[in-house]
Amino acid sequence: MHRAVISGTGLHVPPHVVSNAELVASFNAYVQGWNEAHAADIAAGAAAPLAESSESFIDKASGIRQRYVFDKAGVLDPERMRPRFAERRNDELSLMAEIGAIAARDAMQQAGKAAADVDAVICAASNMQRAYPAMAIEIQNALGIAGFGFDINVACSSATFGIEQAANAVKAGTARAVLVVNPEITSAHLAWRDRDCHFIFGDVATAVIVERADTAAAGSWEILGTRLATQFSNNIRNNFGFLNRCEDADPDARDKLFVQEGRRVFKEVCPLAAQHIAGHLASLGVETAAVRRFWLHQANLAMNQLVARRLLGRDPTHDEAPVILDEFANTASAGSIIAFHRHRADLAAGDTGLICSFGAGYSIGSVVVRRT
Ligand code: CO8
Repeated sequence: MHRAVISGTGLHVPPHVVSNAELVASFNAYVQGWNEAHAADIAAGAAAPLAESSESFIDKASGIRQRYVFDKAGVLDPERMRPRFAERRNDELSLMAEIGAIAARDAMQQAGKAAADVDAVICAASNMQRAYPAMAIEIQNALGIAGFGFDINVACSSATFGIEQAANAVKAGTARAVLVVNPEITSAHLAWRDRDCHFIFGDVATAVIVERADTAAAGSWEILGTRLATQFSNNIRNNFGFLNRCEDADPDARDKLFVQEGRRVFKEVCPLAAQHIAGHLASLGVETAAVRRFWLHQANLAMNQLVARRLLGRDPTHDEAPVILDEFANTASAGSIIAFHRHRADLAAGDTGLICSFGAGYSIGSVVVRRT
């Protein structure tokens, strides 16, 4: 068995920022238009007026102040409220592969790895843009990597689940280095017309290189252990799928986009995540107090504070559990990887940290790392 390390991470930030103010202005324009168009039904009591969104609610309920998107005009157009992407020919690189490859090159450069050093690619994300061929194989081809590639989807936990698969391959010797890519175009499956969730998500792509410890430079992050858990829940769900047309279902129906019972998710997932992390650390003989940094999933500020409070018995500092969701919003599986990418350079050799993601499924994945 080989020892596995994370030796590089990459981040591709989309070109457009949408502030809460811009988001709310567009949403409220949509609401006003809808209420005007349905004024007669509303007056007759046949329809309920739509309620406006508010910046102060979004800030208070989530901690999110802005998000990045790959297309801003389509998202903010009250007549459209979804990104506008041009369909690409089969001989063009697809959008998910394009943004994934940018993040991947960043990670490979940081790890000092050329395409010839990498033996496998895992595309781990909460949605795939097509059924096949696997996105990972297209990314592998775009980067000139030999070996093999495959996709996995465990919603917001995809990245940590992917890191475990990568670490297992490296430890077992079936790959010298594995590239895990997380292209998250959440704007394409977010219901921008739904006041309860229109503010939650943002786009991004991240990537991680997992390789053998003996080929990596000092200052890498040895993977001391990984732990995955799933427990079925309908509280976060998206029914979009290949059977829709056979069921004669409306492809634009609300349930074909992200739907959640946010309060229930909050209440049920926080204790599960805290328990999961505590159990994982205990199994490795690592005291919670000895964990220098928690790179947690970035869905909601209060959620992260609650998970960390359950672990530490007090509120975490920004240094202990860094927050990036104020800038990026919830980027599904990429959130904890962005936190790890942005906030690890200051840790010293021997410092221990924990990457953890949680979300739909329910699913939880944790990775305990120690700096070499
Ligand atoms: N503006 C103003 N008021 C609002 C708004 C708004 N935009 N939205 C709701 N309100 C009102 C409600 O109507 C309600 O009013 P009242 O009390 O009069 O009924 C009040 O505000 C409170 O509403 P909520 O109870 O819904 O508000 P919460 O305090 O619970 O906050 C959150 C809502 C922020 C959604 C919170 O519940 C939360 O963060 N929950 C956890 C969410 C989470 O982590 N989900 C994980 C999903 S991510 C995942 O697994 C990946 C899936 C795949 C990616 C999909 C990409 C698209």
